[in-house]
Amino acid sequence: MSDLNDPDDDNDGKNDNIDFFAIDANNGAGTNLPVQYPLLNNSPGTGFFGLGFTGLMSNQQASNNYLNNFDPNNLIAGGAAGVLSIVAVSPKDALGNLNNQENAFQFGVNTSTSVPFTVNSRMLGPFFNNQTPSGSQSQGIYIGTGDQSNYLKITLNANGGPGGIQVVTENTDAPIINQYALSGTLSSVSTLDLYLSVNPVAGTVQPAYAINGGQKINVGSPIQVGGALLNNIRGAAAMAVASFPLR
Ligand SMILES: [Ca+2]
Ligand SMILES: [Ca+2]
Ligand SMILES: [Ca+2]
Ligand SMILES: [Ca+2]
Repeated sequence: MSDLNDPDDDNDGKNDNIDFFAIDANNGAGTNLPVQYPLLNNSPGTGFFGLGFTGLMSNQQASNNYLNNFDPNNLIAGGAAGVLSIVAVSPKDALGNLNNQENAFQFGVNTSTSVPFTVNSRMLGPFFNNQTPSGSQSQGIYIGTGDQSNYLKITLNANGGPGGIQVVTENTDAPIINQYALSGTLSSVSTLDLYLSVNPVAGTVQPAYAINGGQKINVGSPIQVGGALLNNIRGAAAMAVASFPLR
């Protein structure tokens, strides 16, 4: 049967429109840390394009099939370089009540232990197509429940033109936004490493970044999280981890 006609593609009893990991029947429970997905062709060989992603950040709506949240013709996935590129990024966002974010590929991980862990991703420049970024343009990573209402993200954002590091914590669609200046000029950044260091016992997340493989720079103090995100961090449900190609 075509996935378009199959309401539950991974046969886990959760229909596609409410399944944050629509092609993972274990919904992250079988994905134990450490996990490394190099985004190279067929590594790990499961998930979308064989790269390990098993769902898209989405909110529960009857009309919201995950297949509507990306266009395979708009992606460069895998290959020898080990990258996932979105060609044309749509002006959509998970911020606040918008909740129409597209292309936010994610996978679930089992965080059922109290062991601290760090989510790390490397992004390759040039950023913003070598143009001066504007508006709400950003790209980065997040952790969360899998929906667009409860997450913590760190992004490289426009910051009014020079680029900056933005951290957003959202609890039931109420965002807390923190903006930080970039250490160095945007044009000098060829690789940007983003980090979210999670302490499940303390219920905190420390965001950080590094430029061109250099020293890790913490932004702000560890963020105390609550609500669904805190339950998520403490292993009440699989945690979503992902790339965040924002508008
Ligand atoms: Ca389907
Ligand atoms: Ca399902
Ligand atoms: Ca599933
Ligand atoms: Ca939201």
